[in-house]
Amino acid sequence: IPEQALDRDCTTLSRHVLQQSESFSPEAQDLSAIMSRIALAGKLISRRLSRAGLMADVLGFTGETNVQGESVKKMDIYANEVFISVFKQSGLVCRLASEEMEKPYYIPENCPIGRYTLLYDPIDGSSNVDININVGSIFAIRQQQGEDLNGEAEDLLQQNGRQQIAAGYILYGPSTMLVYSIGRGAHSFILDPSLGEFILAQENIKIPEHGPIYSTNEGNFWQWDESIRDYTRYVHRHEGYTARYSGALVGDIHRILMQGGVFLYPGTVKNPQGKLRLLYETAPLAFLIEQAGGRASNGEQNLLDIVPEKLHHRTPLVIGSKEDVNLVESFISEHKRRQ
Ligand code: P6P
Repeated sequence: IPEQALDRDCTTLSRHVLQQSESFSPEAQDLSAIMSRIALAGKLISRRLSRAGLMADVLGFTGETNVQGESVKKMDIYANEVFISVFKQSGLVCRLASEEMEKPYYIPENCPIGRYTLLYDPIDGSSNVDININVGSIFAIRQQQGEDLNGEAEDLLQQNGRQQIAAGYILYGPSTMLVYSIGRGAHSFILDPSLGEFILAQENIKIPEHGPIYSTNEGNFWQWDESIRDYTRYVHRHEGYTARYSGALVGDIHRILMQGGVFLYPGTVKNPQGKLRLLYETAPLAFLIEQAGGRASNGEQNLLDIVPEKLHHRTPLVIGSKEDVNLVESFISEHKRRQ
């Protein structure tokens, strides 16, 4: 095997984190170990998804509704439990906050207090699971800062997205891909099932400055602010734009990362703050896309400067190529100016 091919197969996620950290400090070792646990979660979820149609009791709904008022799918529960299980007895992460849990989950045993917090959406886009369309997991790692006395993760409500130590997503598509950043560029790994390892695919991914894609649910058109409707009319009228929307955030964002363009989930009449959650959806994605040279905002403010008011805080999201995010924001600011 040529040297570089072997070396590439050995560039696992854990090794890459240490290379990125340019050190073997305890913090770097911790981060590498945490990323390995996240990769294990991705493997377990990927395996379950690939067999979902063949196994009883994997697809469909549990009959419950979660804290978001959404009906819970069996896969949501399984994936949520996977992330908790892979961090038990790891002594790495003390607190897990997830879309599927009203309050954070604490791992008190053998865990030095004040270490890392994992924020995650275990299966994003789970409505796609039953129809075998791609879904994803989204994660962010933060350091627990200050006291969290009443189990409400109060310290998270004082931090903006720039406090994220690492963030990324796992895309369960034709191949299972993990894209992450620890603040030194955005990098992708592909799961090689024959190895059971995520192997480096692309380093320092750069999102195009502009791209042809706009990704949004135009079914909400009449619920949007006039500025967003005017932006939509603009891309309808001008050559060179194409619409792509899967209804699963991770796949839609990955397409934008690879091909350029903009994803937007604006506020609607029903959800004025939008539908997507800051701590484990929009902030991790904003962190990653900025690392790839793109931008993310809530339409007016840089997404990474937003401080949550509560654990399941929602924000509108405009994210993608710099020029395309700027264009959307110019429609919003123009309308504000006229008011
Ligand atoms: P809508 C899936 O439920 C999700 O949270 C994201 O994955 C996705 O981008 C969005 O909601 C889709 O929402 O309102 O367009 O169906």
